Amino acid sequence: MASACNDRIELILGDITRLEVDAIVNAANQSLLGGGGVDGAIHRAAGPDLLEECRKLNGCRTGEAKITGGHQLRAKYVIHTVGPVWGGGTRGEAALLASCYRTSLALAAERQLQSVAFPAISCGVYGYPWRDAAMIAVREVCAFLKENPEPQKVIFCCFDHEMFEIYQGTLADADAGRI
Ligand code: AR6
Repeated sequence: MASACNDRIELILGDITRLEVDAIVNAANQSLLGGGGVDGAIHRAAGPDLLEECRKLNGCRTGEAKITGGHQLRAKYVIHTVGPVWGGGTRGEAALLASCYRTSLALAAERQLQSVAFPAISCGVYGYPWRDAAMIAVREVCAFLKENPEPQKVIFCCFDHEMFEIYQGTLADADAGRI
């Protein structure tokens, strides 16, 4: 299918905590009480009030998502989702990762948010193979955007050049109808 979704997707290389968007997505863990990677960066940039708000959420299951304010971030909201830990691919990882993208976007749509930025969920400490994860991310976001007017725009925010190139290739594949 032609680029019915690609014109609403932006790919950038950079630090997600700097983005001025309606919501950034956090690759959190089930406790929602912070950690390393992008989670640690988001909590540092948002300040201690984010942790206070997260404490009231009673954690989050893998594949699901919860939303908080953005506190000191430029983003108005943070959508916290818990990606699967890669265990070889036979533990439902693909379905769980797909669910992270879908539930995060559903929360954004419910709040009528217009712009949402995603990191590469599960691709750091959780060890998900990058190409497979990018394919799932692009496929799920495209499918959601085709069905929903909101969010108007989705940004994939890659933290390093190699990931950026993988997303570039994956988006080109989607554009050409190969996904
Ligand atoms: N902006 C954008 N992307 C980033 C940033 C940033 N500032 N920092 C890292 N990344 P990870 P996971 C990229 O490990 O694999 C935490 O401890 C990074 O390069 O943050 O889902 C949580 O508390 C990688 O591509 O998340 C959990 O325990 C991607 O973000 C666990 O890690 C995700 O890497 C979650 O692991």
